[in-house]
Amino acid sequence: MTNEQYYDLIVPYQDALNLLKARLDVLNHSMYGNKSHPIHNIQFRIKQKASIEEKLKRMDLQGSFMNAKEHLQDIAGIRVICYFEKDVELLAEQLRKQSDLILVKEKDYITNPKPNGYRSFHMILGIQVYSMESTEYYPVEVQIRTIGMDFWASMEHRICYKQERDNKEEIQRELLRYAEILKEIEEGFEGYNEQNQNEKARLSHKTN
Ligand code: 0O2
Repeated sequence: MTNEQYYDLIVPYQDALNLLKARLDVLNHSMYGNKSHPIHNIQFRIKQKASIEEKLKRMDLQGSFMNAKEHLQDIAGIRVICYFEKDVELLAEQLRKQSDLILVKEKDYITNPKPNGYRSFHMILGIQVYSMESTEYYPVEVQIRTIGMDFWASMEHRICYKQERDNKEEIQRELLRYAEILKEIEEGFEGYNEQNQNEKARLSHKTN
């Protein structure tokens, strides 16, 4: 794929990303009214040319424009970092309800964590991009997770993911233990948050 073909390829994916990002902003503002927000931060990226070509190679395909468009669903990617597990569930539910989005695929690594301890909620959403020439759905990979899940995944990605190492098994055992500790810490925070919400509700009930 030439550089020019790569740039032609990614333009509508960038548009799809922006459209979905706007949806997430609206949900963030509206999900709990203006009292609190479920999203801590949003990160997004368009897959680099070299990563597209590498992935197609791993799939035994040529790194062409057409193969990328036909076979890859993660050219556009959004990572939504929420405060609590409950926020992740609600956000996924709200996205599923948006009738003009197509739910292509969903993977719940929170209910069913990967054996290495990876936890995250993944969706591939198709979003319609209107342009002068055509109207087409483009896939966007959405990863929704909590701050704790993101901390673990970012570190594991850096240290271990898809890497060969002598003491890999030992590291993996330790990382699994970290994942369990982080889950426990998050549950603790979630409990305090619920107490907080109940207290606020009680006070507002009293003053009304
Ligand atoms: P990278 O380096 O982040 O781009 P796919 O390979 O996406 O077509 P798959 O494997 O079914 O299909 O997708 P899945 O399981 O939903 O994983 C997609 C992405 O989630 C991965 O992209 C990673 O970013 C992340 N992910 C999945 N498993 C792990 C894990 O064990 N550890 C970490 N740190 N991240 C994970 P890529 O393209 O594999 O990798």
